[in-house]
Amino acid sequence: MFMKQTKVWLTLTIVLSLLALASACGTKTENSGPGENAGPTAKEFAPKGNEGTISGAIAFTGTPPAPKKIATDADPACGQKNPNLVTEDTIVKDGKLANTLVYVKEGTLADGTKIADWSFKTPTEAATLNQDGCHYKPHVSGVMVNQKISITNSDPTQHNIHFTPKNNPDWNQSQPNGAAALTHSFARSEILVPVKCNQHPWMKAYIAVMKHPLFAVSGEDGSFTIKGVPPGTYTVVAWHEGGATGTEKTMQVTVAANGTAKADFSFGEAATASGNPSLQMMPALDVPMLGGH
Ligand SMILES: [Cu+2]
Repeated sequence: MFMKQTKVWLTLTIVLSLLALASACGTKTENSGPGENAGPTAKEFAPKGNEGTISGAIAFTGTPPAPKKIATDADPACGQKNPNLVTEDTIVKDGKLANTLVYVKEGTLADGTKIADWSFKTPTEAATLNQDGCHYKPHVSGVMVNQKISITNSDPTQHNIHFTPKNNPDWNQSQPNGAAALTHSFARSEILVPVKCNQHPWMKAYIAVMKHPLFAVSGEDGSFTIKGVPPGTYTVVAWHEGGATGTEKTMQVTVAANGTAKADFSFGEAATASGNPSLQMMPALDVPMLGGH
């Protein structure tokens, strides 16, 4: 009886030890794989060569608000350099709307993974934000998390660039005329970060901080193109400023392998009723970076 019990315990111990050894080996193999530099949950996306495109045009229905002339009395240098400075919140040409951010909010790739499951390489080139004629160029833009933004002052006057994010630290720097470029980046995704100038209250810009490169901003002809989209089905959002937090439109888009998917959006009078504020709404894949840089 006593011997029998010992035998059972011995067998159990051996089995458990073997199991422990097996799982330890398994862990070792996973850790030494090619993905070990990726984050704890996100593997770096590698293009397969069958990526497609999402493109379209942003329409503006109804009569667009006329641009308003900006009084630059506060700084004569602005009026001298740019006597025709006007508001830029709604730029419409031939019924097409510029400065609309279009981005992939979430979705599932053809292989069943979610876009949020992947991490994407941060571009090594800096994005640019120029203060030229006492307004920002570009007015709306997007960068990736941790991508550098090179901020330049092309004006014969001092600017004070002030990023006012909600999900990142506030950043506020004065930049005298002739000063070297400033560099800034955002460690967390955020759609979108308002930019203002403490010297010139009319100066406004918006920067989207994205976790992936699947975004674009509509040009003066209202068109946009998002390249390098893995085949799959996505929720695509178009955001335009206006009101307290902007207006967003949403569309489901399926991109075939090597295909081009159309995504045309419409803003303006007829579209306003269905618009909803978005600036405070974080997309599902816009969770802060794990491990924090
Ligand atoms: Cu300024």
